[in-house]
Amino acid sequence: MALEIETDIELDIEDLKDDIETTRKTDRWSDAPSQIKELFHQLEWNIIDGEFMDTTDLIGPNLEAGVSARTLIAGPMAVGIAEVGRRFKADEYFLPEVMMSAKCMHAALSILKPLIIEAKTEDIGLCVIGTIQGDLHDIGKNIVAMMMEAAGFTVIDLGVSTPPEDFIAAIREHNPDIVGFSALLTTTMNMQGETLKAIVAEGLRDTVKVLVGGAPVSQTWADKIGADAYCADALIAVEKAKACVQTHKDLAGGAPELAAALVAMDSA
Ligand code: B1M
Repeated sequence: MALEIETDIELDIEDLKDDIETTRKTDRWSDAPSQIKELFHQLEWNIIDGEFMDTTDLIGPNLEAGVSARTLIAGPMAVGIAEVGRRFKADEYFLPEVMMSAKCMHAALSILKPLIIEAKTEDIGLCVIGTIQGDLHDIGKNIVAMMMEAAGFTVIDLGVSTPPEDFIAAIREHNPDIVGFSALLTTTMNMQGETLKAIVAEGLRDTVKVLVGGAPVSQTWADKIGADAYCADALIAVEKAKACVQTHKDLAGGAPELAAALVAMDSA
């Protein structure tokens, strides 16, 4: 049984700088053995520093130490890329540095993906996910897709810059329980609404539960476009997707009771 370590950490972007600089003191992996804390620390920093080769080399020792792929993704990898985002926002990093860190994330995720799929023991539903048209950001979407797989969903990943017609075609072909839209740009988030309108126009709205996420997205936005749920991060996305196919499986996509029940999970 692979080691699962508590990763439900507070990723407050404003506090992250201080946290990262005092990372050993803040001891964010409080329930991890010391050898694993050191491995997590190295992995986190290799992503921040964009050390592509070293990042991939660190995955093996972490797995050999018994850490699950899911813990690595939701823990040190998520923290590392969040710090990259903070540095970019603060003009401490520019696009080349961000691209190096993104490359580290992609390489690490591609090593972990087969393990996540292999470890899957149940099939609880089908999820179609994609980054919305015009948007090329896919790190967050990939993390969500992997966490969904790890939770027992079969995931059809439509990739980046996905036009509404590709979502429609995938819904017709795969009959998913969940459709996930990712958007990272204020200029592309509108396409979440347009894609949802296209799903409604095709008469498919009540057959799917639509979950939205991405940095500029919020509950207010989800309400405005009529999505079933806003998901602030991958773990919340998994919890809401599971609720959609388990507790609320009899509610149709677009039902106001469904949206209300999923919002209530945020304050539970
Ligand atoms: Co871009 N970028 N970028 N970028 N980039 C942002 C988004 C930005 C906020 C940076 C900034 O200026 N502060 C800014 C947007 C500003 C705005 O819209 N107002 C920005 C910009 C401007 C741009 C370009 C336009 C820059 C340029 O070319 N001048 C350009 C756009 C290209 C395009 O898309 N057309 C661009 C390009 C890039 C790179 C290629 C360099 C790279 C992307 C690499 C890749 O994804 N393959 C990149 C990156 C890495 C970022 C930042 C630094 C980090 C994004 C990230 O990966 N975060 C980002 C700054 C930031 O967000 N703070 C930024 C980590 C990831 C784990 O978090 O994606 O939020 P996130 O995903 C989370 C949740 O949001 C949620 O769960 C995930 C996991 O917990 N979630 C979902 C996400 N999708 C979900 C879907 C769901 C559920 C939950 O469905 C069920």
